[in-house]
This record gives sequence, structure tokens and C-alpha cells, in this order.
Amino acid sequence: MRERGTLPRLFGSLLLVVAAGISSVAAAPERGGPAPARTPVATPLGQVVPAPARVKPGGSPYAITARTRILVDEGPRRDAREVRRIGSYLAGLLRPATGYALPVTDDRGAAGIRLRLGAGDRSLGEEGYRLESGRGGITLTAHKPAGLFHGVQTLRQLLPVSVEKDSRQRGPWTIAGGTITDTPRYAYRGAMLDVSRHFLTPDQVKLYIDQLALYKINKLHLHLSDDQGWRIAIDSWPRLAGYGGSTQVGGGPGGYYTKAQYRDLVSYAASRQLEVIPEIDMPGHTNAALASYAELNCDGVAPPLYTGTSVGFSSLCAPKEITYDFVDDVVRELAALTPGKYLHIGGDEAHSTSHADYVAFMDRAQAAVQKYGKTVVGWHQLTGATPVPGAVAQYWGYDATGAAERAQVAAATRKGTRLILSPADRVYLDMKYDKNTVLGQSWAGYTEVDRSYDWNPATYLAAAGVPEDAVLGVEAPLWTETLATNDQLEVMAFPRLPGVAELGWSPAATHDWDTYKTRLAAQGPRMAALGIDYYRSPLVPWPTE
Ligand code: NGO
Repeated sequence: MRERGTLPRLFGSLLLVVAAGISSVAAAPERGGPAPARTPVATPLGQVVPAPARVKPGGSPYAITARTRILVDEGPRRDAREVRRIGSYLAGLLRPATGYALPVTDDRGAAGIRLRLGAGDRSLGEEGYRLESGRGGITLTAHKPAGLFHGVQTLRQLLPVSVEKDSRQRGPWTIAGGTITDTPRYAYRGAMLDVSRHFLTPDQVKLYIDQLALYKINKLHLHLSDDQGWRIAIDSWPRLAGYGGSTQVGGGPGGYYTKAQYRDLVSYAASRQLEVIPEIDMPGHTNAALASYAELNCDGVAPPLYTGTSVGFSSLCAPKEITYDFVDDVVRELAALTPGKYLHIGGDEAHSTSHADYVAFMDRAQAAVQKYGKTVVGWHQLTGATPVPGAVAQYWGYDATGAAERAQVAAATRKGTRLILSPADRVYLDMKYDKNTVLGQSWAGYTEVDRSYDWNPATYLAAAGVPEDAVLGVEAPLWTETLATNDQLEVMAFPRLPGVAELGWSPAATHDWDTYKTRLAAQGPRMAALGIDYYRSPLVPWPTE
């Protein structure tokens, strides 16, 4: 939900009062003694999503008060600004609800919440952190800024749900004592937004980014082009966005990102430690481009713009040389907008391209990506062509995917192709939860919250012959044929997305639906306080009012 609505706010505050073990419980009255005082009991240290790798509870809790300062211990100079920015981000999270000033300072004498980059903490890697909580304060330690940022998300979830509100709330703001040492299972923990079927404004995308950050997602894949709309300005082919971006599913105005808007999105994502992976889907799913430039069509005739939801009918013209001028220009301009290492070239459902043309086209499209210094990502149909060394394939098969297709994917992994797993009947967030779900699709089946969470990325394709170390991580795509507003995105993404985030982050040893669903239930009031419209799955024991 874009604005924090009254309803979720009310819902959140009601839940806050009743969610035992989450914010406070009453001490047992002594017979004949004084009236019971409300003793603050902090959230148990491990009760966060994704589950931390190691939790050692114990010792005194720490309470954030009006005297608390945020101490940034800036570490190596190249990271100093970023550490300070994370300190300010934390202060920004805590100030509205606590009402405290929470100054961000580098005064080492200050007590409170300390963010430190330790040179000696290499074992925490690129994204890990340690959170130590005790009477004297909280210390977050990491090797890299991303670790501090993820530690901040853990800290946030350890505070009462009311901390998420944008107006002043009653404390106390107590964090349980102990130590969390946490590093991710997979380096790639992604979410995808299809901004083509329905155009999503920069503000809509930013809101989703903020929601992803809460669960330590670190990649945002943007599906920037499809039959129904081209969403990124390309200077050398201006009609792509200007005309190809002018509509969407069901008609309506569509839209596109100017380069300045897109750069701003990339930097906003980076401020939440997310790397943006742009996708231009080729050679199929290209009606918007074909409609914009007649010369890209084999017959030289531009088709009309398309606002339906069929797939597989469009194709770039593989035998024409101008096709590769187009690919080179688009990839060059997109690579220049992309600080991250990946560039996604689609490659799915090229049903209107002959196999020979597909293979020839994918060879040249991959070469363009390499020429501009990026790593190729493609949907797993890429493995039916010739993936270049280092290419990454995004698996989107499901239970009904045939053995031959799985074997082809496995064969590619044996030659070095790595996989992002997005099994459609597990983590496609556009799949309906059950027959009563109003939005979404069901071609891969209904996907309730347990089904979405309860699988193991490491062994998911093991039977087909995919080795564990071929798995780079997981990604939850959100296709938007039926979705246009943030409320609609949210009710499909939540609460499945936190489960995918946990699959990507938490050690396999923590994987257990029964304990997960309890931790997820505790996220209900938090999501509500944040105004996230989530699906109240009957499988999750949400706190009752
Ligand atoms: C498929 C298809 C998309 C659809 C989506 C809907 C892939 C990779 N190609 O996934 O065009 O939008 O299903 O669920």
C-alpha cells in the first residue's frame, strides 16, 4: 500500500497489544501483592525473518532511550560515507515512532548503537554481520557496509512492531541481550518486477525496494521490456520508449523511465544494498520494439501495439543485420546505466523463432553483453542455445517441466553455467494462493505459503543432475499481467516473499515449516504497521486480536 492507511495502522496497533512475546507480557501477580507491573519482554533474539545463522541469547537487554546515540565507527575511508549513510538510515527508521533525536555521531565516547566495520572480521564476508546486545548498548560489526545494513534490518525486527509507525508511539524500546552472528547461504537473493505488462512508477518501485530490504533481498531484477511495453529510454532508438512504451495490458497510458529516473532508481536500490539487474527480453516478447521500428521485422511491416496477455507470438528478425545493430545499441546504453555485473537478455518463449535462428541470435546477443563488460543472464531456455562461459540461467520450470528440459539445464551446469532458481510453482509471486485468490494466474498451480517456502534450493534439481554448487541463489519474480497497484503487488508478494528471502539467506539447518510459520506470524503485525497488504494465509498462526 502506498500510503500507510488507517486500517492497517489500527490493525497493527491492536495486534501490538496482544502479540505476547513480541512486545510485552504481564508479569504473574503475587497473591495479595501489589498490582502487576507490565514488564517489558523483548522479542526473542532469533525471532526474525530470515532466521539468523547463529543466535546466542543471554545477558541484559538494551533499551533505546532519549539518550541513545548512533555511533558510526567509519572504518576504511572508502566505506566511511556509506557507513554514515547507514547510520542515518537507522536513525530515520527509529525517529518517527520513538520520538528520540538519535544523533548520528563519530564521537567514540558516546554510548548507544554502534556501527563498526572491522578489518578483522573477514569471516563475516560481503554481507554478514554480528549484533551484540547488552546493557551498555548494541554493537553491529561487519566486514562490508552491506553487512551493517542487513544487521540494521535484524535490529529493526527485534524492536516492537510499533517502531514501524510514522508517528510517536509508547516504548519501551527494548532489545534482548545476546549475540547474533549471521551470514547468508546464497549470494544471490533476488526479486523481479515486471514493469512492462503494467508500468510501475519510480515511486512504486521504490516502495517495493524498501519492502525487499526488510528481508535482506539483495538483487532487484527489472523486466524492462515485453510485448506490451518498452520501459527504458534508449537514445539511439527513441521510439522504443516513446511509442513502444505508450501502452500496457488492458490499454491505458503505460509509461517508461527516463535515463535520469532509471539512474535514480539504481542509486535508491543501492542505498538499500540491492543491485539492479535490467532485462531486455529477446528475441521473443518483443512486440513493443517491433511495433516501434518497422525495419526490425522480417517483412518490414510494424505490427500494432499489443495490450493482451498472450505470449510467444513475436520475434526479432534473426537473419537481418539491423537486428544486431539494435541489440548492440540497446545493450551498450543499458550497460552504461548499470553499475552491477549482470545484464539479463531474456530468451524465454521464443516460439516464433526457429531453433537455428534462436541459437544464432542468442550467440550474438550474449557477445554484445560480454563486449560491454557484463555477465549474461537468461531464462533457462538459454541452455538450449550455447551459453557463453560465465553465463547464468534463471530456471523457471515447475513440476510439469519435462525430464529432457531439466537434463538440458543440468548439462549446461556441468559445463559451468550457474543457476538462479525461480521455480514457477514455488516462487512465482503471480501464482494464485488458492482457488479463491482474486488476482494472479494459475498456470503453474496454486501456491500456498507453505509450498512456496518448503523446498531446498540446493537439491531442487539434484535428481536431474544439477550439482549444489551450480546454484547461485533464488529469485521471486512478480509478473504483472493482473497487477498494477502496490496493494495488488503486496497481496501477492506477501507473505511468500519473506519465505523466499529466508530460503536465500538462512542456513539449511534452520529450515523447518513449523518454526518458520511462527516467526512469519510475528511478521504479520509488522507488515500491517508498515501498511503492507499481505494475504492472511490460513496456514500461518497470525496473532489474533
Ligand atoms: C512466464 C513467461 C512470462 C509470463 C509469466 C507469467 C517467463 C519466464 N515467461 O515466465 O512472460 O508473464 O510466465 O506467470
